[in-house]
Amino acid sequence: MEKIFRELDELKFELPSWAFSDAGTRFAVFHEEGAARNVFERIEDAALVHELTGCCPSVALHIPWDRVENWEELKEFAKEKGLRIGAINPNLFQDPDYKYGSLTNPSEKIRKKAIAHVMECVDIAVKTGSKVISLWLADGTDYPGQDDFRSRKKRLEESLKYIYDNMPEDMYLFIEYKFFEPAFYHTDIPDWGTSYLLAEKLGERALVLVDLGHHAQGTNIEYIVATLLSERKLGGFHLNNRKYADDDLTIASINPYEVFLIFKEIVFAWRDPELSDFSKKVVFMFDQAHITKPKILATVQSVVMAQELFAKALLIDENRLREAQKKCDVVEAEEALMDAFRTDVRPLLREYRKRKNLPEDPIKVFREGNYMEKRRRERR
Ligand code: AOS
Ligand code: ZN
Ligand code: ZN
Repeated sequence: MEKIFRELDELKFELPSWAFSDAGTRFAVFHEEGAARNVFERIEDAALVHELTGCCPSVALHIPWDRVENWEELKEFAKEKGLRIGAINPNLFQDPDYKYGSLTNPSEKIRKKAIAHVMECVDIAVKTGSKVISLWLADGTDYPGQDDFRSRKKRLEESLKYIYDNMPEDMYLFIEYKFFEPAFYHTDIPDWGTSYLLAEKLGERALVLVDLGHHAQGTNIEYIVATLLSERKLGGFHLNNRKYADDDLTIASINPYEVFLIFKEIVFAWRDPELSDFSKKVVFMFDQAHITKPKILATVQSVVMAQELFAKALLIDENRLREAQKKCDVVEAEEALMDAFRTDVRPLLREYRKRKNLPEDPIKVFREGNYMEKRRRERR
């Protein structure tokens, strides 16, 4: 138990600022009474989640949604609330100029505008003490013939190279992929292989970001994670769950076993002496949109869920599993995993939180507190 507690101490999550403000589907945006209205309130909400769970010390920002005049002030504000600024996410998908692409756009003028936006984000990262730029592009085409694939690839590589070469030497560039949407015919960065190819050409500080909702049905994500870990090319995750497409649902709400198997790859990489230095730097960010759930409560629930599944992965008897693998005893190998997966880790986590003076049941504490009432009053 002591060993597991020490390992749990190293498990930190990064909360996205955008999870705390009104969001919507393609069809409508729904208002939650008391939801954060600006970046300061979003940081306050993230700080509350951290206060209740003790494992969410950083908050990711999205620019321009979170843009402020004075970045030092925002950094200080976060610090006072017990947080630091995490990944800076450039928004290259809402400006109408990007209709035909951002970093890949056929127009040099628009490409330069997109690059300038990312460079502004680099500057914000420097000012807020962040070390990560996390890039997701909506770039793609809707119809065959719309643009030339190889030309777009070349433009993308050139744009990324400019960004990478002009970033501070201790800053990381995460490249996220998604197999479709918003473009429906082709997407410029559709899969981990393309992200990897781009990252590999750029250099050591360019890494792949795996969003759990960005794959075709049936894709074996844990295998992708293992591959990227072994190549030292995994930067981080956008944790969420999906049933149909990029649903951005609460982690493990649809398929907890998949999340457990992904965490197993992380746990084994943490414990591998050749990989632990690298794998312990992998960032666990959430990227979820809570539309039918209250946002802060849903975030607390997500953290609890992720922590539980990670604790289950920590319980896997690695020696037993490897012995079974050596003998090609498939049933025994699977049972070694399932024994851990079937374990109820809630008592263990309650004990863990108690020792850290954290609420044993953060969901209950949030529900019973007057956190939302206060917010509804103050945020009219
Ligand atoms: C979009 O599908 C991606 O998951 C991005 O990470 C995006 O930047 C984020 O969801 C915020 O809109
Ligand atoms: Zn994402
Ligand atoms: Zn997404």
